[in-house]
Amino acid sequence: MTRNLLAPLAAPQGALRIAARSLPTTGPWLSLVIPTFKERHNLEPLVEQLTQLLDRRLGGNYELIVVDDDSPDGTWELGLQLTRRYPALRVMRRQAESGLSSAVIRGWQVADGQILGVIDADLQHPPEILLQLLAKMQHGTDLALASRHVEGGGVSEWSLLRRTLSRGAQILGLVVLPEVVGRVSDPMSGYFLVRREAIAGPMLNPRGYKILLEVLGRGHIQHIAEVGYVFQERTVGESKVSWRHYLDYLQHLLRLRLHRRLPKRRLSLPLRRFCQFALVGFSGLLVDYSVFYLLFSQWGVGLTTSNVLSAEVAILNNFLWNDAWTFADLSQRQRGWQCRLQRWLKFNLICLAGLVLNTLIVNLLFNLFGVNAYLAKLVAIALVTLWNFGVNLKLNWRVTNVQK
Ligand SMILES: Nc1nc2c(ncn2[C@@H]2O[C@H](COP(=O)(O)OP(=O)(O)OP(=O)(O)O)[C@@H](O)[C@H]2O)c(=O)[nH]1
Ligand SMILES: [Mg+2]
Repeated sequence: MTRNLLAPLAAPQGALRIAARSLPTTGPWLSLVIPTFKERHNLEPLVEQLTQLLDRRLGGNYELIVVDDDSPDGTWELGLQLTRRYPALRVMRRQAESGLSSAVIRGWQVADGQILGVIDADLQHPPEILLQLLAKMQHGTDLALASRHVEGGGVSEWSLLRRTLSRGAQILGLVVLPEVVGRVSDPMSGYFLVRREAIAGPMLNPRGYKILLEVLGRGHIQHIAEVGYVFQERTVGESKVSWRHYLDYLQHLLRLRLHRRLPKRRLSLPLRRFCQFALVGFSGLLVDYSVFYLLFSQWGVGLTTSNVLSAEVAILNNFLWNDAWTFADLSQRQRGWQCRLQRWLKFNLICLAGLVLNTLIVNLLFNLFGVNAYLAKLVAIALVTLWNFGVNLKLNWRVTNVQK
C-alpha cells in the first residue's frame, strides 16, 4: 500500500517545471490528477467510476494521482486505503505546500503518462466525458478541454450572481489577455487533458486557481478540441472558492500578461465581419429613431416608454440581422430556438453593458476633457461598436481556436 504513497515534493522554489518524458517508456499512457481538499465522501465514488471507465477504454494503461493537502477529514488516508482495491491509484499527501494549481502541477511532476490530465474530485465533472476527451487526444490534439460553453455544455443550478461573476471573469480575461483567454470557449475549466510535450519545459507558476490559463499561457499548445459538459451541483462537501480566488485570478492574468509579449497582430480585426456589424448597427439606429417617432410623436406614448421600446426593437433588429448575416456561419453551428434565445438574451446584456460604457465615455470626454458633446458621442459610439463587436464575437457567436 505504501508503494502508492507518493513522497511529497519539496516546497516550491517559485515556478515549477514538468519534465519531458524519456523514451522508450513502460509507464502508463494517461496520468489523471485529482486534486483534493476535504473530499472524503466524494473520493471513493469518483475513483470507482473512473476505474470502470478507464479499465474498459485503456486496460491498465493509466494512473490516477490524488494530490491531497493534508485534509483534516483524512481524504489522503482514505485514498491510500483505496489503493488496495484500485492498483492504478497513487496518493500524494502534502503538508508543506497547498493550493489547487500547485497540487495539479505537483501531480503532473510525479506522473509517468504521456497524456496529463486533471479532474475535480467533487463529481461536478462528469467522469464519462473523459472518454470523449480521450478520443480527442487519440486523434492527436494537444489539449482536450471539457467546456460548459459549447454544444451539450452548461451549468446546472448556478445563481445569476455566480453566472455573472463567471462571465465577468471571462470578459476581464479577454480584455487583459485576449490571445490566451480567447483561444477556448471555457478558459475557467478545470477538466482537461494535455499532451506532456506541450507543457514540458517552460516554468509553470503554481499560484492561482485556474491551471488551464497557465497551460494555455505558457505551454506550446497548437491543436485544441472541446467537448461540452454540464457542470453538476455538488452533493457532498463544500466549495473552496472564495473572494480571494477572484483576486488571485486577476493577479494571475496580470502575471501572464507581463510574461508574454503583446501579440504582434493584436488588433487584427475581421474587417468584413466588422463592416457588416457596423452596417447592422446603423440600420438599428434608423429603426430606433423611426419607432421612437411613431410612439412618441404620433401615438403620444410617454418619453421613457417610447425610448425603451424603440431601443429594444432596434436591438431585436440588430440581433436578427447579425444572426442571419454577420455571424451566419457561426449561428449555423448552434441551431435550435433555445440556442437562438440564449444568443438573443446575451446580445441584450452585451448591448446593455455597451450602453453603460457609452455613457461613461461621453461623460469622461465631455466633463473631464471638455470635448464637444456631439464629438464625444461619436467617439463613444465608435468605441462601443468595437466593444460590442469584440465581445459578441468572442462570447456570443463565439470564435475560438478549437478544431472541429
Ligand atoms: N489539493 C488541493 N485541492 C484543492 C484545493 N482547493 C480546491 N481543491 C480541489 O479542487 C477541486 C475543485 O475545487 P472546488 O472548491 O470544488 O472549486 P470549483 O469546483 O471550481 O467550484 P465550486 O463549483 O464552487 O465547487 C476539488 O476537487 C477540490 O477538492 C487546494 O487548495 N488543494
Ligand atoms: Mg467544485
